[in-house]
Amino acid sequence: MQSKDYIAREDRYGAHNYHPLPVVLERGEDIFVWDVEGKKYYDFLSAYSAVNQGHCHPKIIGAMTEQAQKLTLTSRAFYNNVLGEYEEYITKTFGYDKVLPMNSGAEADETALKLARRWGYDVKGIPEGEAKIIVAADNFHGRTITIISMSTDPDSYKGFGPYTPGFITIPYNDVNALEEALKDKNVAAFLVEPIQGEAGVFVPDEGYLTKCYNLCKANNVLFIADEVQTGIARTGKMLAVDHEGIKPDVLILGKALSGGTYPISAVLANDDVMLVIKPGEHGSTFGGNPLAAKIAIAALEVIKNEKLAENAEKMGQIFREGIRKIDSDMIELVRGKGLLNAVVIKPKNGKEAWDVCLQMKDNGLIAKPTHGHIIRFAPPLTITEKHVLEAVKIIEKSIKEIENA
Ligand code: IF1
Repeated sequence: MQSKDYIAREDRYGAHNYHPLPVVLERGEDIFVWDVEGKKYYDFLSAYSAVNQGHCHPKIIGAMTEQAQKLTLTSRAFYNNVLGEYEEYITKTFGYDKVLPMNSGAEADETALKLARRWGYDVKGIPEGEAKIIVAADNFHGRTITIISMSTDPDSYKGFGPYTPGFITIPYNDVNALEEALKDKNVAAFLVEPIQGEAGVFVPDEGYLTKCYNLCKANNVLFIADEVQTGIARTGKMLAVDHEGIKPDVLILGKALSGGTYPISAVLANDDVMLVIKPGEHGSTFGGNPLAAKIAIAALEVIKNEKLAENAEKMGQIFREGIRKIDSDMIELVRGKGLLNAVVIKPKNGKEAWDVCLQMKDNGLIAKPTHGHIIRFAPPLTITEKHVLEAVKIIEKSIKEIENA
């Protein structure tokens, strides 16, 4: 079979809820992936920041295969010998009293919303059923009905109503708008991405997160950071909020918490928030399973031991400098933090971001446009300077070929 055959088979038997780049991947190792024809590519998406440690990292795969041959799932109806080890490890890593383990990022966001509402009623004293949660326009927190009820992107919410009530939307990166919204005494929380990934890697003004955090504290409102995409060293620090040294009341993690090997997410908080949920009031079949527990410990150890946050900081600067040196009027700007970057493409001769991605694919680098004309570039954090420079050359070559097509 060739790529086209794999694509045709998926088209026939699979839901059409994605429009992938026409490349069929078969193997991954560190920053590289290979398609079914054996062609090698730089992976510059890292599965939307889930493969920060590099594809099939041997230490994570080792931990996974070892545990997979012992015990994979007990459900939470019983204890197991690994979950507590993971809970202690991750809470000490991020400095919180407790963790609530889930599977997908969306489930972790939903968990955070439930914690916030329950805290609002039981601790803040908001009248039952009246809790409000402030979110930022252009957010992305997942695909469940409640999460898309917070979305301002019609592609996310159109045709899926009726929507969950109780959300107030304010512009991102606008402190005054938050101050205004916080006048509503029924606000329980402000949920925000420290950098808006899907929106196109929007990095807010320096100090934005700190001002928002302080406003939340002054109004007895929980500050919730969704670090599903920006966390786990992606932006050059263990957490994107670490660039401003703030500590969210509720921290949401996912994706690279498993190094891309398994769906693992987590919500971290201190006892005053976490303990509002009592036994039997929340959970999931796979949440906190022993296989996930061992994988997540290994995935976090790789981040620490290989100093991947520091590397992301350094390589990100080299990447952005390299892109800025490309002489092309198709490159409007490059922005980002660490190795979460985006290039805004100015369409030319009818060619746009998608065409650039197709050209880069032919030249051995895969990435995908996010909204419209923005290409997100997010390689595994293990990338070296040599490979960053090589990738920039491929991007330059591809854009020149498109321009002169
Ligand atoms: C898709 C986007 C990225 C996330 C943040 C929660 C979640 C995500 C900040 C939910 C998930 C994924 C979902 C995936 C593509 C990708 C994505 F384009 F959708 F928006 F990365 F930017 N919070 N993002 O980024 O986590 O339930 O997926 O595990 O839905 O197409 P999940």
